[in-house]
Parts: sequence; C-alpha cells; structure tokens
Amino acid sequence: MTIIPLTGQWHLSSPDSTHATSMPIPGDIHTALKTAGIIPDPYIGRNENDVQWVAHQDWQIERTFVIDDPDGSWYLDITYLDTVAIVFVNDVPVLSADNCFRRYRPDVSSALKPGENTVRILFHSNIKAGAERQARQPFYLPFSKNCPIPDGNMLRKPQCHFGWDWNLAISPLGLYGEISLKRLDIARIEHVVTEQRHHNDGSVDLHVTVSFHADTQGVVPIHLQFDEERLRLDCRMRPGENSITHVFHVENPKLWWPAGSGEQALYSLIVDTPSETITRQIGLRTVELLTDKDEAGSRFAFRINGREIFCRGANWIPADALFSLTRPEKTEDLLQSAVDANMNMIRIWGGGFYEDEHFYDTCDRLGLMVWQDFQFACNIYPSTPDFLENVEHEVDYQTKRLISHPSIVLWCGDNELVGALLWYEETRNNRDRYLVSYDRLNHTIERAMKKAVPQAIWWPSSPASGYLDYGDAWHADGSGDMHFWSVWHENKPFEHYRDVKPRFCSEFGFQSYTSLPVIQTYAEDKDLNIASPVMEHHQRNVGGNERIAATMFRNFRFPKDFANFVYLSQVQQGIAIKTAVDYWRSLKPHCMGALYWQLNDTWPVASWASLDYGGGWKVLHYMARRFFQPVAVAAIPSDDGKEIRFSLVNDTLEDVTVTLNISTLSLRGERRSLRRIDAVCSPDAAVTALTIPADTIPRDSLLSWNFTASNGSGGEGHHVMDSYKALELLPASLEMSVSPSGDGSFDILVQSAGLALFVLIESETPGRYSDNAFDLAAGENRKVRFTPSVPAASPPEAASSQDSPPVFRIYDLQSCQSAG
Ligand code: BMA
Repeated sequence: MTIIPLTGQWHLSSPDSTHATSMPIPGDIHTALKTAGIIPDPYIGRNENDVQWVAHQDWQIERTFVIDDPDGSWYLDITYLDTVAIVFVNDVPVLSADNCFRRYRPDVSSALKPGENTVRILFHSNIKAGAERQARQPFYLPFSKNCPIPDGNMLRKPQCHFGWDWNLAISPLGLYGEISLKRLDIARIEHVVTEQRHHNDGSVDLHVTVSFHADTQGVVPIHLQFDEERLRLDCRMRPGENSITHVFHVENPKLWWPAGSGEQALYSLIVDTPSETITRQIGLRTVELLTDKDEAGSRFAFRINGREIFCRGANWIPADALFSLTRPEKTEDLLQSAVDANMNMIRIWGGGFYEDEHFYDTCDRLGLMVWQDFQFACNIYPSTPDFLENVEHEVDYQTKRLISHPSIVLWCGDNELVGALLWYEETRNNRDRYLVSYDRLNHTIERAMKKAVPQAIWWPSSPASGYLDYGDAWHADGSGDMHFWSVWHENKPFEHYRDVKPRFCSEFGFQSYTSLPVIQTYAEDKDLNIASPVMEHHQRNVGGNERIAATMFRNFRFPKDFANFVYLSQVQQGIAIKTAVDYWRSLKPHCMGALYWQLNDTWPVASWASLDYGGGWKVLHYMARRFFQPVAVAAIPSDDGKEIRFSLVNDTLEDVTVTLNISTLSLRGERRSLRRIDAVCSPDAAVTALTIPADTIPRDSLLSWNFTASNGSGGEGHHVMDSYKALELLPASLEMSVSPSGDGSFDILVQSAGLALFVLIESETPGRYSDNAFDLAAGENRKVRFTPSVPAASPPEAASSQDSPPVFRIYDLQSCQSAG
C-alpha cells in the first residue's frame, strides 16, 4: 500500500494568527502551547485558571506533504481526533468529525494535486460546540457537578476532560492517534474480528472474520497466519463491504489465564494483503459472567476457563490529563504496578478513553483482566437520532477493534448513569422522560455491541443490580455489582465496610494526599499547608480535605507538621481500603471481586489513587500488595468487638496450609506469643482459621501476627483493639543506614528500638521499595531494597538527578503524631 504518514511536526495557530507555534502530532494543543511558552504549566500552582481561554476558542493545525502521483483512490486514516473538527485537504473540506472514539477514513481523492499539498484541521472550541448542541436538544440535559466546564455530555470525547472530582478542567483538544494518507488498491481491511468457539475436549475453533471495504472489483490475495499455520485465500471483491471467514482448529490449546491463575499464553494472528498487515494478539480462553439467583439475590462472578476467579484490582482513569504527557512506557509501568500489587483486574472507567492497542496488549501480556466500560459517565446524555447513530458507529468500531484481546472480559454500558437519574433537579422532576431517554441510549449501545461482537459479555451499567434493574446499587448489596461509597461520600466509619456483603464491589475508595515529593512539583514551600489555596486547588472533591482531616481526628492524634499530615493521610487511606478488602475477600464465594477506586492519577492531586501521578507507590499500594496476596490472612473483629476472627483466603488452585503465629505487641514493642496454629484452606476458598476472644489481648497491647503458607508466600499484620489515637505510643528510635548495592539500587537497613507502626521510607528520587509501610517491634530490623525508576518512567528532571545519591526520609506513626 502507498502510505504517506502525516504524523510529526504540524503548525498550530489560532485562526486570527495571534498565536502560532509548531505542534507534534499525535499531541494535544495545551502541551504545544506550554512548550512554546504561550501558556504556563497548568499542573503547577493554580495556573489552570490562567489557561482557560485556550479551550474557549478555535484552533487550527496544518502541514504539507508531497505526492507525486495523486491518481487513484486515496483516503485519510484518522483515529483519536479530539473532537469537533473539520479536516481540509488543499482547502477542500473532506471530513467533519465529532467523535474522538471513532476511526475516520474519508475519501480525499478529488482534493489531491501533484506536488505539494496541505492538510489542515480546524478544531472548533469544545466548549462552544457543547453549548451549541445543548441549545439544540429537545429538552435540557444536565451534566455532572464534577465538571466545571459545562455541556461535555454533548460531545463524544473523554468526559473527565471537562473536569472531574480528581481532574483539572481544561477541555483539551488535539489528535492523539494516527493520521496518514493511504491509497486504496481495490480494497482495505475494515476489521479483523475473532471468536473462539467449541472450547472443549482439548481443542478450540478460532473463527477469524476479515471485512473489507472495496472501491472496485478485483481479486485480492489474503494471507492468514495463526501460530504456525499460514494459508492463502483469494478474495473476490465487489465495490462496498466484503468479508471472509476462516476457522483455525487448534488442538491442545495453551490457555490464557489471569495473573496468578496460570500462564498468559499468547498466539499471534497475522492478516496480510499486498497492501496491509494487521496483527492480533490472541489468548485462548473462555469467559462467563455468572449471575445465578441465590438466597441473597444474584451472583456476579467471572469464570475463566471453567474456574471462578476472585477479581482483585482497581479502577483505571486516563494515564494523563494531557495526551502529550503520556508515553507507552509510563502506562506500562502503571499496569505493571497493578500486577505487582497482586491485582488481576482493572476496570476502565467510563469517563476516559477506549485505550490504545498497546494498553490492551500490555494487559494481555500481564494477565490483567479488563472490565471495559463504554465511555459514558455520570451525566445525562442525548438520545436524539443523530447522537445515537454516532454512538452506534463508535460501539461498532471499538468492539470490533478490541474483541480479540483476551484481557477484556466484560463490556459495560456506562458508569453510574442510572444513579445520575436522581442527581439533578430536572431528572428528579421528570424521571420517566429521562429514564426512557437513558434506556434508548443504553439499548443502542447493547444492540450495537451484540450485532458487532455477539460473543462479548454485556453488563448494562456499573453499578447495576441486574438487567433492567434500576435500583440503588450504591446501597443494595444482594445482586450485581456495587459502588460502595458510604464511607467516603457519606462520612461513615471504616467499620461500615463490614455492614455490606457485596457480590462484586467495582468501586469504593478513600482519599489521601499525593506524596510530598509530588506535592513539591506544584506547590512552593509557602503553600505547604492543607488549607492553602494551592493545596485546595489540587483537591477536586468538594469537602475532600475536610473529610481527610475529620477522619484523622476520629482515628489518630493530629500530625505534627505538613509532611506528616500527608503521610498520615496515606496510612489512613490504606487502612480504609484494607478494612473493606479483608472483609469482602473473607466472604468468598459470596463476594467475587473488589476493585477499589482508583489506581492512578491524571495530574498531581489529592485523590483516591494508590499510585501517585508519575507512578510512585503511595502507602495504599504497598498495603494492597499484601492484602491482595493470593493467600492472605486478615484479622476481622466481630460486630460487637468481642471476638477477632482470623480469616484465611486461598485464591490458588492448590490446598494451602498456613502456619499462623499470633502474638500481642506491647507499646514498648515486645511481642508475646499467644497462639500458633496450622490452618488449611482448600483451593479457591475462604475459611476462618481461628477466632479469639478480644479480652485475651491485654489493654494497651495490639494484636499482631505473621504467617507462612505452603505455597511459599507469607505475611504479617496488626490489629488495634480500640483506636490508634488511644494508643500511648513511645518513640521507636528508628535508625536507617543506606548502602549502594552496586547495580544502581540501594540497600536500606531500618532498625527499631521500640514499636514502630507503618514505617515509610520516602525519597525525592522516584523508585520502588521492596517493602514499605511495615511494622517493626523492639529490636527488629528490615532490609529494604530501593530501586530507582528507569528513566523512562520518571520525569526527565528526576532522571538526571539520579547521579546524586537519593536522600531518604523515614516516617512512623508515633513520630508523626508527637511534637517531640
Ligand atoms: C465514582 C466514579 C467517579 C468518581 C468517584 C469518586 O463513583 O465513578 O465518577 O470520580 O466516584 O467520587
């Protein structure tokens, strides 16, 4: 095929030419303006306020290209065009686009000329476009209060671009995917769709359907290669749509499994024509969503290759608020961190993107199951015929593009659109109208998905108690998936996580501040106070800082300074999420999934994330690695507090025997052995290993334990009988010594003279600690390996600072809370 790539340097200008600079494509306009010094960095201080003008006006980008012989049929191939834009070739309009989630392939043959040509894209202000479309609606459609920029619900682009309770609001524009000029030689491949059928008796049939768009008649030779098998088919094309299907019969397939449950066997499928090659990464596996009725309501469980899998994970939001700041290696690092914390699923939340190929390829390779929301979140959406038709195209394209990825196990209609019917005055006053309108949209998505990829598993909305069930899945826990937000958004105590028994909790979260080194990238020393305007600016949930502080008052003594406030907020977040996960995992198989909100951040901000912007691990992420271990032990108090139950969960395929040492831990840091037991748990189960009366723990002591399991894993933990603030903790006198390990890493030895809880090592140098947020009793020590980030995963300025040795700070609970 003749392809002229059009990515690279373009020229960006405002239509009145007041501003002009170069712009790399793929890229976003804000970053290009920032690079040119036209706007300040919107992530720093309160600069976001000063860049608002950018999205209020139109912009254009253009470049030239040379084509010697423009004869024949030519088209542009464009993906991720954000969003309301007109594309011109030599001033001839060739495309009017308004959906960032579609692929556009306009015919441009008659606009081309020999020699130099110009391609220009005129971006209409998203803000103006939203307002114009809102004005044309038959009735008003409210949008989320999370969005300071209005009417984003009118546009098919990431909804968090208009602001969210963790995102800045600048409504970016740009082109984030491919743009190239291609010549159509008889036919081009439209889609390669695969379906696995008859997975039984050690074999499977892989149906491969290749569809084409042809502009003339002719025969096109097509090669299909799956694994070692390669064949040629001659496809007789007629103008319009054409397709061929071939079935590969695979004997003894190597199966693809989620992380922790087996190998991620991957095969490659290659489809080539004389002009194109398409590859697909194929993982052979079956997926079922179990929704059987039972006494509590109905189940919500994934069965992969015949085996029910408890889903441990978190919610994914876009990798960055601005596309140009993303890089494949950074995204891979975030996903790797998910797997390293023993996650096996992420949910791609509905207010961001359908991610790119590299993203899903990485999930396939890592064994991260993906729950894919269709990209609608929290708003009320149009249901006019033009809007629905646009959505149909989007669903058709995205599902066919992505269906072959073994990682994607569920397609979900939207995020929280059912709940949103109660959030706005207009919708409450006329629920019938808005519910019917919602159902038109939801049904359009469902029908388009089932038509395009009937093999995909559909779930109508998240959360949902069931099909055509419009109940309150934020509070009802008997059926379907649940978003349990009562602890954060309704200010309930952490123990309230134990008042519900979700079948699958797809969202629950608790905020913390982003780590101090990240705060220092946007705040000056004078701003390091949680009530400073800059710190409040980097908190997007109304009342969020108050919630963090008030919860701290309930549970802890007040931290002595700002750095410790940040540290303690992270400890508190970790305890909150652990409380929920420990209990819900112990309910297995009644509960079969816990995905906390949220994995990552789009910019430096206080949020529910367990990874800092830039990929560093917050306390929660280190804790998640422990509480998500496939074999885990947790201490769960009874409702009346009179007993402590040791739950033992086994997500592996083998029986495990766990040796559990339970002790008391005095405030001076002495451990006294209480019980030592061996407990057994059968595969894929949860049991109570032991229950002990609470009054066996002396006052002023903590309960602590460690375990080793027959699968080689182990762990430890503590439980506080009353509250942390009631403990008269004594100074731990921590000592830390650091030595370079010779391979660029550092060995850190932490020694404690007394009881040290939640010991956290931190440095300005980005990197990963082999262990962190751990406890030490008197006389104990811990050797921790610090591995600085590979430069690719860290900001450029951090990479260069790696020449000087990192400086480490250390925190623990007692010193955090004491003035001394
Ligand atoms: C959820 C999400 C997001 C939001 C989060 C925190 O319900 O779906 O909309 O960011 O809550 O409030």
